[in-house]
Amino acid sequence: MRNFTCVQDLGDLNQALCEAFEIKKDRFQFSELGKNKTLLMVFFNSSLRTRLSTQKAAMNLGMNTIVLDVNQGAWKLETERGVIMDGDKSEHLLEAIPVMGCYCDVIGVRSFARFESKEDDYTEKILNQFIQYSGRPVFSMEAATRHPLQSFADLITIEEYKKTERPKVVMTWAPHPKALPQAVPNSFAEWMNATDYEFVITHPEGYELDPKFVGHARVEYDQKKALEGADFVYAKNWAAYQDPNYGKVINRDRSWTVDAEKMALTNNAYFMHCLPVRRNMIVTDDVIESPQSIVIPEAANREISAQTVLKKILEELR
Ligand code: AN0
Ligand code: CP
Repeated sequence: MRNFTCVQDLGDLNQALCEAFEIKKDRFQFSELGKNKTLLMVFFNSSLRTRLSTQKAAMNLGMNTIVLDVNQGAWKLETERGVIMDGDKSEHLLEAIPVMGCYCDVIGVRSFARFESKEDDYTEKILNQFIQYSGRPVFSMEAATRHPLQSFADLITIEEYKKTERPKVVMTWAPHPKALPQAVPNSFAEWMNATDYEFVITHPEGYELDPKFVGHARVEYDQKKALEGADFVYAKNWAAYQDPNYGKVINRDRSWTVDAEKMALTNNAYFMHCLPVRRNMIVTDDVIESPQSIVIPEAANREISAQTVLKKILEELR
């Protein structure tokens, strides 16, 4: 594997899951693979889990790691070509990217949707420039439209906890005060559609996702109906995708918060969220603290998904 930006890049998904479980059994068994190789992690946005789990995964493989927080200490970057750079931006991404490539062997990039241009976001303008100009394998640490390391960890977690071959997985929109990207729900949908699980998406009207990601999922506007018999409840907020509301918060209806009453409609479902989560907006304290909440093991699996991806990239570097 050269670059990792979506589920298809991984190839055979069952094979990748086997590799992930193999790594989980002994995460130090490939510690020679990354010797004298350097991972550069570039963050345009904040992170707790991605930063720590990806760095840990790289260390398990014997890699060295460098972290660049673009907005803290680096030069402000211009991303548009043709701009007369007489403002506050000192450097252009088109020089910065190949320079970054000089100092490392693999690059991870976090670059959220900016909600300024739907086209720029949905063509993955920033991530693709890294792929094009860095000269290095590039993987997404959440880009504008997808968060594949998260979805891979989510899938690993569901495989670990599922009690039936074909669980019912329900992704529900939940309220949040700020406009959040569609990357996590898009990506989760993309990965769920690559399995044979029963997959249902529920959200208020106006929060329809890009049909390309919805795929063959069933969309149910009645949240309670959607949750009936669920084995896994995956909560997430996202801002509107459809025009003219792209990137906007159009509903803060707290009746969509996941609470104990809603969880009681499910088949004793596990509760999942990628974190960070706002309590009593997305989910109530009692649900996230309940034994059915698997948000911590889910976060722990981020180390495994990152290590599986890095291993596949390193194997092709040799
Ligand atoms: C981000 C998002 O919703 O995409 C990152 C989640 C992993 N969340 C926030 O910005 C709160
Ligand atoms: N789930 C996730 O990616 O968390 P961070 O934003 O903290 O990295």
